[in-house]
Amino acid sequence: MFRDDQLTEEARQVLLDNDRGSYTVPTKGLYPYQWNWDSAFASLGYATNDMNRAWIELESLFSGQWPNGMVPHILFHELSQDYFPNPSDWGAFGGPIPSSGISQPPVAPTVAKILWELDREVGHKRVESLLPAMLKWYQWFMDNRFQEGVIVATHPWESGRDNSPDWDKALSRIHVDAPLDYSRKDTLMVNEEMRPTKEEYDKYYWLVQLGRSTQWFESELKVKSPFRVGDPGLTFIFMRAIKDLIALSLEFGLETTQLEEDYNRLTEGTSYLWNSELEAYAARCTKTGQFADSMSSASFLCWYGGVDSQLMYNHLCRILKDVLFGIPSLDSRSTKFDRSRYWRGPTWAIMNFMIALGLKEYSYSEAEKLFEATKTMIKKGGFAEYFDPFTGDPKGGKHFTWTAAVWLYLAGRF
Ligand code: 9WN
Repeated sequence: MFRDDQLTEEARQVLLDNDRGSYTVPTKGLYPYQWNWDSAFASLGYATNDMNRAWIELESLFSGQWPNGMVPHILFHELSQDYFPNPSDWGAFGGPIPSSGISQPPVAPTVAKILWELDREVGHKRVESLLPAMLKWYQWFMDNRFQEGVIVATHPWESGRDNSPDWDKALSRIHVDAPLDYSRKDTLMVNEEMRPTKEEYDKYYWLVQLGRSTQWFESELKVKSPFRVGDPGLTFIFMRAIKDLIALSLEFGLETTQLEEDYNRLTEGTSYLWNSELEAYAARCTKTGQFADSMSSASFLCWYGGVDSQLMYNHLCRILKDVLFGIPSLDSRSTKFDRSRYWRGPTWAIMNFMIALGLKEYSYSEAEKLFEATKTMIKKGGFAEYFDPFTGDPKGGKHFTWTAAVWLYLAGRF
């Protein structure tokens, strides 16, 4: 076990080591670029001791926004040979900085609101200049990802939960006939048992190639792609972003009617994700109407998005009894549960954190338990990418930005 003050010092060092000036890489080597939701968490970490740097992180993320409003999931600021796929594989040249052609969960508006609440004096000006870009991103989601009343993922990478069983059914409809010419870099750095399989990677790359063939034209992709999956993660995180954008907009006397209407449409729309067999929110393929057959940690973001549910609460209590360190990426009773493999079982500090934030707003005592379990997990395993839900052993990449950021935020109890 590490001591709290030692860990806080180390966490700051992790951020320093991953800091590239105006943006922060998730971890050196494995992920050498700026990732969208990772940056939002990095910003939260910086906010504990350097508010200016915290805003710079968000500003650099939005500096890569495409003219159509999309904020890419990866910004390739400086080319690296450590990662696959690279800008030429994506062929996505719609923005000012080479990038991927998809987005990622919009955590940034929520972090902007937290930063602003922590220091309104510094925050006022920064929000004023970022708000139009954040609103444009929201509009992009409504125009291009709002289907069946919820937000769809167009690639597992867009959800941020890459190999979650949430995507198994939709991916099973993709058949990669000819061998694809690429070489993975991730398995050179992390044990392959903790990463997605080759079959999954083939499909991830197949989807990238499909997007590239449409030059990332959303209207064409919508028709051509077999992958449009209603995602509880994107949906609840987006709903939360809208709530926070409403609060920020009101501060500047902006009209919020549209935001409110869209929030209400999404609230109603969440019924599309309710799987009555599981009695839980679950991912659902919009092409076939099929539900994922198990529940991932994303389903527990309902409170974070502003939706209370007794049945979800019952699942939460059950799972918290089964495992020690919070909500694992997959229901621990699922037959697909794998305690080591990425988004198919391990626990992620950021998911625990967002779930707990939501629970806290509904005054559930499990919020505190979850915050504490997350801290204990980090005390045991350090700043790992993800953790074994039963032992807290570190898994995946090391020296990880968002885990350090969550630690800083929780240790400081902002
Ligand atoms: C693909 C950076 C990112 C996270 C994702 C996580 C993982 C990338 C990868 O790493 O995804 O985007 O190559 O595995 O799944 O949530 O943003 O930390």
